[in-house]
Amino acid sequence: MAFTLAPLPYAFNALEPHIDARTMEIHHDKHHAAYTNNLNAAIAGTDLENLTIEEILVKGFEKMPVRNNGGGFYNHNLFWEIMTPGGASAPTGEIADAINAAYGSYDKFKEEFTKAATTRFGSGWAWLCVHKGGKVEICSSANQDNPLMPGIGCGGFPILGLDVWEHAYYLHYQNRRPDYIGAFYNVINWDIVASKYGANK
Ligand code: MN3
Repeated sequence: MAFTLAPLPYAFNALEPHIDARTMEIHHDKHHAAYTNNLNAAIAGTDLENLTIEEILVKGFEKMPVRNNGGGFYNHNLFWEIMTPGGASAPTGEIADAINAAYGSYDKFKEEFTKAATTRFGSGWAWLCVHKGGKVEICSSANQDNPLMPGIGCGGFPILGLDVWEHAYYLHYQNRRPDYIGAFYNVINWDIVASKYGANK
């Protein structure tokens, strides 16, 4: 069963001025499309073919084209979903409680998440994950690795992810990754992150 590239759930320019339309268009229509097509090619005719994407992240982990493209397919689906046009709300309810329990405050959380995203050398992702029991944890991973993959030093269920590959920001921000990370806080969809927290805690 082949995976399909879902349309972006908002217009390419919907996240401006924080993320520009051209970046969003290339990122979704070229990069995410390539991960999707390459994933389908990598699993075609193998015993991974009929698994869910979550199962593939675990069972296809040892096969490099599957690991890179399965991660790329999953990670970008999450990335589009946890952003929203019209600006972010602050986290509220039990996700806010979990963030405050782990980091003290939302501002302190942003400091720690920014640090994880900034210090990830080269290409990768910063994550907020939830562990069974409800504890949240920030971590980062290389390339298209994902916290659901075993043994990458970053675990739990990912409920928020930030792409820090240069293709995610270079057109608009050039080398200024910290500016891009700072802008990301303006477009987080905390309602979606909260629902993912509730479903996976
Ligand atoms: Mn990307």
